[in-house]
Amino acid sequence: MPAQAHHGGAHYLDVPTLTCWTQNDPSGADEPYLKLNGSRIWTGPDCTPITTMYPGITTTFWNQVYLDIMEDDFGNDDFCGSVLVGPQSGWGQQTYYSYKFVSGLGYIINYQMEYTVYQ
Ligand SMILES: [Ca+2]
Ligand SMILES: [Ca+2]
Repeated sequence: MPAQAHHGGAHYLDVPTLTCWTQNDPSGADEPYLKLNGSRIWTGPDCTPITTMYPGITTTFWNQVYLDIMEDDFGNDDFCGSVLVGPQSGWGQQTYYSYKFVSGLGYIINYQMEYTVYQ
């Protein structure tokens, strides 16, 4: 059986931690959540920097998916950042950073997400 035979199988995704390094909102606590291919898979506690949260998600997916870091706001500006997850983007433990633009500082780290992709 060729090595590529597993290509059509399901893959696993773990999201052990999400760290808030800076506030997304101008005032008050952030309300982070995560989406996988557009569906909410986790809602975090309200948080202020610097806080590490433990989503502890384990899910399966096919081919590749978008994992989005979101921050709940009125209106439709919740999006913080997105990473394409799947074998084409690499196996194993990985780190994704979302950034926010701050006048005078440029882009600074907003959230840090650890995730693992495995067979
Ligand atoms: Ca916000
Ligand atoms: Ca908010």
